[in-house]
Amino acid sequence: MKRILTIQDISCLGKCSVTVALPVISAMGVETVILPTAVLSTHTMFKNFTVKDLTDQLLPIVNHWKSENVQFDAIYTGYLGSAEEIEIAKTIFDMFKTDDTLIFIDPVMADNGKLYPAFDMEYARLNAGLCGKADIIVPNITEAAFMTGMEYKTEYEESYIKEMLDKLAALGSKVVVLTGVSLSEGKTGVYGLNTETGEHFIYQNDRVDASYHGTGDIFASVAVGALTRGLSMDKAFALAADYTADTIRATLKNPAEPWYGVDFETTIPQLVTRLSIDLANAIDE
Ligand code: PXL
Repeated sequence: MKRILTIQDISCLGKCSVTVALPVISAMGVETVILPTAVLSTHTMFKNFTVKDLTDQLLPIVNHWKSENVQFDAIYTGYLGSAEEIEIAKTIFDMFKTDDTLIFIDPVMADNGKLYPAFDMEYARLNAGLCGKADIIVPNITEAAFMTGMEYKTEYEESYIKEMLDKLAALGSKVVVLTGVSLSEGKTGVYGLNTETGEHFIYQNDRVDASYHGTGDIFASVAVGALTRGLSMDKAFALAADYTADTIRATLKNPAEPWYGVDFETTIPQLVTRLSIDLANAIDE
């Protein structure tokens, strides 16, 4: 069985980061090893959340794994709590990366034009440095704007997205995938650039007018899970985009449910079925 290490926080309540990555990637048939960067009572969109920082635990934990000769097919980082944890993530890549290890970075720090409460411009600069170590990065447009110094826009032409992709590519990652890209009315999706081939790829979905926390984590978890199972870049990102959109739609059917995250639990069976079909088709192709 393939094995992914995910490095991000545990928000005990709030359906994001580890509480999304673990169930979603496991359901995709991939072992999910977790390295929690902090334990929070909730994600940071709640008021008065508690935080227990775990920075001092990270190296002792990975040193133990190293002594056991543990290997990972992919390392996936999400919300990292501090500048120091960004540096430790780089050390962990150096410790565990082999020619076959996919380094997948979601530089979680901002959305809708704003940095999350815990972060500042220096953190964005360091996150840009971390992205240079990746095979694949999946920032949203806000995160990309903070990392490239470009203006954040809500209305734009394709040329704005292509310039952003070029600037992200200059950070050093092999594949850059911008999320939340809307190029026509009522649509949203991803726009990627493979820097090794120079090829762009684009996948658009019907836009659902609702915003929930943790949807970026769902998208990233599905993408890294699908890539680790062997799907092509195009298929993996299409699956991730479709599953995220379907899950938001499913959540909207129950308006009385909690507002803080999406009901991905109800759509996991769909994800598993679609993954099996995509994998079977990939063998036939
Ligand atoms: O979903 C991203 C995320 C992860 N972890 C924490 C967060 C957020 C977004 O707000 O606050 C703690």
